[in-house]
Amino acid sequence: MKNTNLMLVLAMTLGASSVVVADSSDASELWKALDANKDGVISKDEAATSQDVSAQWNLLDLNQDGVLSEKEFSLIKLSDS
Ligand SMILES: [Ca+2]
Repeated sequence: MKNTNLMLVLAMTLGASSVVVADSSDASELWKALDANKDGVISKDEAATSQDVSAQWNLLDLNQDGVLSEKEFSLIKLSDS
């Protein structure tokens, strides 16, 4: 009985973590695609090629410095397309 419960908890944990991995991998692929000059931040020009980033720019640029750090970018909500 105990083992059954443990397996259930494990399965739920693994299931939940794989969703997170998939999400962060999408965002990090987009990050790599957008950071064209590889300077470690996304400028507004670089962001212009992504509808998701452009639409959420004001929400993502927390410190209003005109570029997105990787940490700021990680807050993005990606659309399904
Ligand atoms: Ca850049």
